[in-house]
Amino acid sequence: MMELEQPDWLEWEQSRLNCFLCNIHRYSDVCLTIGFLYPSLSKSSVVSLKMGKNMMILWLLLRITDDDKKQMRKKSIHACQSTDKDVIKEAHAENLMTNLSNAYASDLLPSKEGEDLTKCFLLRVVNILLHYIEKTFDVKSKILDFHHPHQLLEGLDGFDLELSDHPECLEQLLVDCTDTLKYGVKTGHPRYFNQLSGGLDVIGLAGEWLTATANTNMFTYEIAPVFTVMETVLLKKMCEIIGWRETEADGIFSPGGSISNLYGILVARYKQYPEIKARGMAVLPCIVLFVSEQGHYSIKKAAATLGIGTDNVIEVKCDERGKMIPAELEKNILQAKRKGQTPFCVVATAGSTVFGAFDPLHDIADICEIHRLWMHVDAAWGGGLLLSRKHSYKLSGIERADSVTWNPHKLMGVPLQCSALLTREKGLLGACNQMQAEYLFQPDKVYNINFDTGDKTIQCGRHVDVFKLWLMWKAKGTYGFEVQIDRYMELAKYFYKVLKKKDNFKLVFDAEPEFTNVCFWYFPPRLKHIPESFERDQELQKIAPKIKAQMIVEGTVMLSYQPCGDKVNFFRMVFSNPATRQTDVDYLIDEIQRLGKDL
Ligand code: ABU
Repeated sequence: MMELEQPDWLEWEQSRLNCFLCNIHRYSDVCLTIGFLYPSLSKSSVVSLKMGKNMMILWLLLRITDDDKKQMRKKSIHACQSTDKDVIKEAHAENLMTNLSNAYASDLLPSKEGEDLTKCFLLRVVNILLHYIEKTFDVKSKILDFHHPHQLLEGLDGFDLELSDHPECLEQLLVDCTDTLKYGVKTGHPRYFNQLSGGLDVIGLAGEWLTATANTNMFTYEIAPVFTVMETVLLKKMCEIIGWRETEADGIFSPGGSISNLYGILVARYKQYPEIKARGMAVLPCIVLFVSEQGHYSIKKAAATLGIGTDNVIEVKCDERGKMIPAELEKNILQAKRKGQTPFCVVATAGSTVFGAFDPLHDIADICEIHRLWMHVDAAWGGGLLLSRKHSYKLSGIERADSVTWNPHKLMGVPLQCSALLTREKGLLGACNQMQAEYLFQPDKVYNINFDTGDKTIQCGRHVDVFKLWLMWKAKGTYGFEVQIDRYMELAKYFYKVLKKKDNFKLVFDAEPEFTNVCFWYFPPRLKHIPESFERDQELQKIAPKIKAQMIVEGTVMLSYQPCGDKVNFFRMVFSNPATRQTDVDYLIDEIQRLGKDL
């Protein structure tokens, strides 16, 4: 064989082959074949430049006889494990040891001959991140190294947040990266239960890295050809899952659930009063909307932002589990009409933030139909449950909604942020928001301008939130999300059952949890036997914040608490972190008792 230069595509081929080798059980034949030759490919550069990429693979495959296969298995694995890995490791170690004290951002690409330095710097960053990721998943590591804001502002161990007029060297930037992670919160830690969004999905993370590298804007197909088309694919998929199969549904990814809810209310108002866009609120009657008293505060924010006013958000009473009572909704609508107000929208909640309650969507849809009201479902938290064949019935009726908020960054564990607003009627978002700026959305472009989706939004610049979700969906498949979500539900049930047996814990709801939220009080021994009273509750109110404060200081576990209505401060446990195991749940219970027993 001729010994020639290694062609460029070989590098591409090597990473592909590595991937094949990792999937040895799935692609055994091809993998064994290629795996045998791969070491020689990468090490001795025996490739003919004259051959095309596909020809070369074919040529490689033809050279293999069946008799060789048993030998190959050993060789391919060995080659992958020792030879190439060692070469990579050496190069990696060399890069990692390079001191960057005399190097500056201006020396990196695109500066001339900046390739090696750029590679070295980025490898060092990746190494910092990998170390952090390993720590994140290690239960023995602390979730956070807590400091007060003034301590961070004063500077901790040389971690200076102040900005200077002169450039810092790359070595210092790496120290700053390390410190930034050191004093942050490991939201992927198995014992991080603080928010509805948690966990650290490695594929999602890779998606976010790629997104940042691509560094483009979602407003036009012109500059985001793959991402804009990907967005339409995902929105279609999500709409189908909601059950809008027979219609031409639409949607947009937005910066979080609150903005998605704002979009829902915005299109609801536009549908009823298209003149609002040009003429403003002055031409409208006094419009009102309805949401349950357990609904998200973003509804009021949206009303304030849209000029509707928070007084015109009517809170509907809930039952003892935190679900909207349909009869109360009907009563409120009739009352509003009697007062001369004009109802236009009902916001139902599928998975309330604190209790994890699901409003009765069919009943609400019936009422919306009778009164001709827009039905928006805030399924920011609960939307992911649609992917579980076992639990999706809890959102039954969502297919009758006019718009839906669904945040894949919550239950589905997609890295922040990833939130979709979906509408049943195609074209409304565009009609409501478009301004047809000529410098950006030229009508005479070379491609189908329907893919210039940016004018559907209230933003101009828009982050690419879709790729990490798409990549995770590819990696898991819909069934992978289902398994993950069903496991959270099992963990919630386990947690509930353990707490139920403990006499120093009291559940806020006696019945089994409907979602992954489990709300409960912890009673220290001194309060355990005191009968319920105002005085006892005054004491109980202080327990959760004190335990939480200690949790944060020690950094062992993170959990949220809140008062709600007439209920004094209680803990809210939620499961949305794929790293959490039953042992972490047991640990949490022990930890609350350890921190709370003397309070
Ligand atoms: N509704 C925003 C998320 C709130 C939470 O994580 O508890």
